[in-house]
Amino acid sequence: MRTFIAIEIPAPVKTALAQLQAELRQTGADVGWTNPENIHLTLRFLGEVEEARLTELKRLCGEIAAECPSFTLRLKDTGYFPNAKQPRVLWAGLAGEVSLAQELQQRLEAGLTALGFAPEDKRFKPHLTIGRVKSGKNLRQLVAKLEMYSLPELSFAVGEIVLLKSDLHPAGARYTPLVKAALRNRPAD
Ligand code: 2AM
Repeated sequence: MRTFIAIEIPAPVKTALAQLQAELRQTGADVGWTNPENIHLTLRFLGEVEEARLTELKRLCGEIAAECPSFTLRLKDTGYFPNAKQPRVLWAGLAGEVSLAQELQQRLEAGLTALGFAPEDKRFKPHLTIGRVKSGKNLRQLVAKLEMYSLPELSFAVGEIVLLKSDLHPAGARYTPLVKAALRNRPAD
């Protein structure tokens, strides 16, 4: 089955991203918009994984999560991959305790490598994908609007990671949690 490890985002953040999408839709650009319900922060895409490996994957998620402190992120800025000239993926960025998200991701990466998963060659760039550009139609307007848009700097607490199953459907991907693993509780500062 197709799987990945992610951080789920709360409803107010999804609402803010849906508002951003609604604004960008007005440009008439040719974009496949992520269903706001499906927007998440991917820590590690695993791709096809044999069912027999799920037990060790779930255990790994639990072990790594228990070692990593919970943290806070907030929405900040918008952007695209790979660049403004050829935008393919449109995203909302994150600020706050990003270094803790990076540390969590690195530990997951190390754990997965130890389990025999092929190492991820792309550097981890924490982002929330809001859409994927399908053609060059009205692209200039889209980029201009995305750059002008001022995203509310909503904060949210990250207390767990989730191993998700992804089923691809013509109407969009369907994600099902396989396991949720709590991060280490951090006493309030
Ligand atoms: P991204 O596009 O937001 O970076 C589930 O498919 C999630 O895994 C997607 O949200 C996607 O995140 C991420 N992902 C990373 N690499 C992928 C790949 N090669 N194929 C599909 N999804 C990938």
